[in-house]
Formats: sequence, C-alpha cells, structure tokens
Amino acid sequence: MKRVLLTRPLPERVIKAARESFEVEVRDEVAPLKVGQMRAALALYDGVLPTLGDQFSAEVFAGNENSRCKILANFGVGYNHIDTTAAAAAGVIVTNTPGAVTDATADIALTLMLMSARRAGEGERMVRAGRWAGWNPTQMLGLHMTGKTVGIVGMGRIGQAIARRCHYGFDMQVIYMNRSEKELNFSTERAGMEELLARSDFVVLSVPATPETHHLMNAETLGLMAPHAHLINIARGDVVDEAALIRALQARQIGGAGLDVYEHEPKVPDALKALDNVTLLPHLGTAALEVREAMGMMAVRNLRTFFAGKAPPNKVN
Ligand code: 8YV
Repeated sequence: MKRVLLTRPLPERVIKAARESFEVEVRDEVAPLKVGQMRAALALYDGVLPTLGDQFSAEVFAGNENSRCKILANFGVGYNHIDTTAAAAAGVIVTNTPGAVTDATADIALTLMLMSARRAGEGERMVRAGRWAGWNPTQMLGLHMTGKTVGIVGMGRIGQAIARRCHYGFDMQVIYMNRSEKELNFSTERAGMEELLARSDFVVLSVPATPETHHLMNAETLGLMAPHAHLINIARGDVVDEAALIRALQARQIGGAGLDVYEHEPKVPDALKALDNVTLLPHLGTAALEVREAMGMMAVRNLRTFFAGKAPPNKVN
C-alpha cells in the first residue's frame, strides 16, 4: 500500500476515503510544515496532501531528485505555496482542486462586497461596543450595491461565479479583465486594467498569485479607482501591495476594502486593523464543511488516479 501524508487534520470523511486506498498518516497539527519536515515528508511518503501554508519552495526539493514522494496533491485551487517548477525538476507532480472551491469562494467575495459597501463590520462593532445611540436617517450611509458596476480581475471559474452572482442577484454591470475573452449567458465587457479601475464601483480580485499579478494593486493602480469604489480581495495577499492599500484607506482615497487574504498571513498589520473602512476576514473562502470535504475528496482522487498509473485529472505542472 502507498504511504500518504495528510499535512493537517482534514475532515473525517476525507481521512476515511484516503484510508480506503492508502496507508495514511494524518499530522495532528494546524501549523504549516517546516522545511525539514517537508524534506522528511518527501523522503518518507509516496504522496503528500499539503495545504496552504506548507511552503514547498525550491529549497525543499533541492537534492531531493530521487525522493520517494512523486505527487503533491494540494488541498486547494491556489498552489502558489508550491514551487511547481522545482517540483517537476525533482520528478514530483502537483495537482490542485479546481471546481470544488468555486461557489464558496464566490460567496465570500459577495459577502465582502456587501459588508464593505454597507459598512456591516463597522455597524456590528458599534452595536457590540454599546455605541449605538439609535436609528437616524443619515446614520452610517453606505454604497447601494444593486445596479452598480463590478470590475472582475481574473475571469476564471471563481471570477465567473462572482459575475453570475453580481448579474443575477444584484443586477450589476460586469466588466472584466482576463487574458482571453469569456462567453457568459449575459452581457459582460472585457476591458484593460485602467478602464476597469476607472469605471468600477467594486473591483474584485480573483487572479492566481503569479509573478505577473504580484502587487497588481499598488499606489498607482489604487489611484485609478473611483473615490467611492471598494476593493475586494479573495485571491491571494500578494496581489495587493498592502502598505499602499493602507495608505489609500487612511487617506480615504477609495471607499473601502474587503479582504479575505493578506500579504503575510496570518499577520494582519495593526494599521489595517485600526481602520474602519476595511472588512477583514481570516481566509474564509472555502470554510464550509462540505466544501472542505469536496476539496479533500478531489485531492484523494488525484492521488488514487496517479497511483493507478494514470494522469491525475488536476495536474498543474
Ligand atoms: C483554501 C484557497 O482554504 O483553494 C484555495 O486556493 O485559498 C482556500 O480557500 C486553502 O487553499 C486550503 O489549503
């Protein structure tokens, strides 16, 4: 039987499914693996099911060209924590879990759009602190979302799911930026970054973290957003220059921001926490049991297919 390591305690159903096919070890810790532990994992297991935070960098693969482990079946769609080129060079294939995460992540984007536009976090803090003195007609006025324009940066599966929710649920106009044209069942407009930023009431980031998308939102691009517009990031922290965003929020240069991801997770700068015009979530994108189960089952399927000698369905390198 192949030996497989699950680097975190995953839902029971996933562990059970993995145990049906493999000799499984479940690491009972929530902290990410350290370099030495990743190197040991490559030597001791035939396959590893890593998660966000396990930084499989080039250093981990260096000198591991003949490692026992031949597959990293990542739990999640984003795999920027794995150096897939170094993995390939070491003879390790990498798979991910597209599809399983789509709806839940799109739901969190909409949650952040509404929370940011309608000042929900700020209002909740006010009630909890006993600072609410009663209703008045001009109190805590936010931005009305229905009928507005959303600019979606990255029109992959998640971007399209966000577009559908904005169109069907909120009657919004959808502009998007993407390498290729996407056909949806309703009218959308493909635009360049400058135009998208200037025209959008909401800018939603749903691109993978790559060298090209690193700090895509920076002092200059934030400066192109409308002063009432909200920036939503459900992608990866790297896509936004956090220091520039803090300055833009402090100066009230944009309407607000809703973040599920951060540049140095789980560190969230105090300057960001001190601001009222930003909604901060702890990377909740896929945090629902059935979603995490579906992600895990997909990763297990990738492992099973690979060990059956076939190409796994979600190979990325
Ligand atoms: C996951 C995510 O929770 O799928 C992704 O890329 O960002 C998340 O929502 C995480 O990756 C789990 O490893």
